Amino acid sequence: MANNPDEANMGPELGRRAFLGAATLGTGAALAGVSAPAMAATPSPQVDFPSDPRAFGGGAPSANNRAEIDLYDCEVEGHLPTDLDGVFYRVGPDPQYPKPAQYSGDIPFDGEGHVSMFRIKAGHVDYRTRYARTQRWKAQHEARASLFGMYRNPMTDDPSVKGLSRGTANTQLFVHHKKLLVFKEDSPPVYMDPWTLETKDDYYTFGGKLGSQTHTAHPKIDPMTGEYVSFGYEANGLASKDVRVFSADRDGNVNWGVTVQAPYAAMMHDFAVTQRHVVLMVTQMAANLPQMQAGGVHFAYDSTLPVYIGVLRRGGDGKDVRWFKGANLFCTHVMGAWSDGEKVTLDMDGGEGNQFPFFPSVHEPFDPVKAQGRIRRFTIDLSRKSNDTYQVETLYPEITGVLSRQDDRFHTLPYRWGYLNAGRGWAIFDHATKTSQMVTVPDYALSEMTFVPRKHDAPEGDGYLIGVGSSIKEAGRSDLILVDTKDVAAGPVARVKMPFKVVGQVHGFWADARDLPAV
Ligand code: V55
Ligand code: FE
Repeated sequence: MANNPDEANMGPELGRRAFLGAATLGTGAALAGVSAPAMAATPSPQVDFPSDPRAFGGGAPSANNRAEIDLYDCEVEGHLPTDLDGVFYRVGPDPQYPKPAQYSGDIPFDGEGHVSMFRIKAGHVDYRTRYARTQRWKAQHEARASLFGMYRNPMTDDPSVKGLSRGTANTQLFVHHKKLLVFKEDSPPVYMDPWTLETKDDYYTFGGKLGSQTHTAHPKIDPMTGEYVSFGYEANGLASKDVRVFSADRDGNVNWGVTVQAPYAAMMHDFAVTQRHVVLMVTQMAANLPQMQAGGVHFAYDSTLPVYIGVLRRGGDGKDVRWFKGANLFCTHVMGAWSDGEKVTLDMDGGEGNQFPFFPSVHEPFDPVKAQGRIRRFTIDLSRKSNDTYQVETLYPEITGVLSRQDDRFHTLPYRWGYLNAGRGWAIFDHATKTSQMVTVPDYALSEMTFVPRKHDAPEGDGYLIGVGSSIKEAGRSDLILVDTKDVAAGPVARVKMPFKVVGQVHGFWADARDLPAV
């Protein structure tokens, strides 16, 4: 499990079956539906997920979770700080229905979003999970069957769902203007009640002001203004090069928006915001229309395409956008970013090759060594008027991992502390001293970590890392683990002992109670 980037990327729950199967194939192509694996059709109407772990929703019996759960007052071991008051939210794909045989090669990223929350207050923890009631979820629930075909390929859908949102709300969530917004980057957010997880709006457009058919899974909050800054790529239809960039004030009113053109249509999973700039990254995971027409997934990795980093001014008209070229690194997540005058610094995790084995590579087989993520520090000098190139330096080259994070209160600002899921543990980086520490939990596989401030106004990096661990010796039974960032050596300060394996996740988010609606 240790350093398999695919495993770590999805967290252990999803990784185990869906990803190892893919890695042993050596290529994502067979999985991605270009040539669907030969599997017997299931003529009976019952719900019967495939046993082949390479198939969508496949693997050991009950590999999918699907259970919506309320568990009041969970068992806690250790010392859960009694002054913590907030919610740790998580979300990940959890297949609702098996796919028909011709789409059983669909990828894990296409499962329906299942949201979970750990409400922490006064040393008590209540757990709740609900599927996001997306348009897609509701149609499939009614039909008791999968109606949407391959990952982000509307050409493979059942005709009955034409016009419905394909969004799964399975990637990340965020609390802003007292709303829990749940994201899939091909569609607008789904708004859920932050306490009950009731879906309030299956297609949330910021009062009609979104200006895009899509919305990233990784918006940012400007801590100086409370603004929400976000974007959507493929903003105006399948494989469109339009990128919508916008911001909303602390009450959710859109106060800025521009549409710029990317050099080509490709996955732009995360982005960075500084006090002055918005930074976009075009990866080589390109939208591939011929592959979609052949019934495959949306993207294919093309190593011959250049990587671009785009920079535009916040609040401008977008005409200043400049696209910079440089070393071809496939980065997925932003650790932090800031502007110093005309110089932009951007830290991301990323590798030299395709990060996702289940997306086909056009030119070469998936290479797990090249996929290994390291912290890449990009610098872009906007004062140079020609030769639009970025510089890059690898920080902490000895540590590999994925899903980088920071203290979320320091989005847009110069920052000191960064976090990375390093497979064998959570790495904590101190950029001031250029040192790292590793949080390990013996016999547990760790999902992504999220930083929780010790108090709402604690200094940067002073608090806890929180995240779910799967007990390797107990068939994946889950603990919610809390580690003090200032005393890593002490091991977890508290563990919430869940009586089962909790639903898997891609990402998690901590919301302080003061940012949640009054109960
Ligand atoms: C990612 C995850 C997605 C997706 C695109 O981790 C990129 C990156 C869970 O879905 O659709
Ligand atoms: Fe992500």
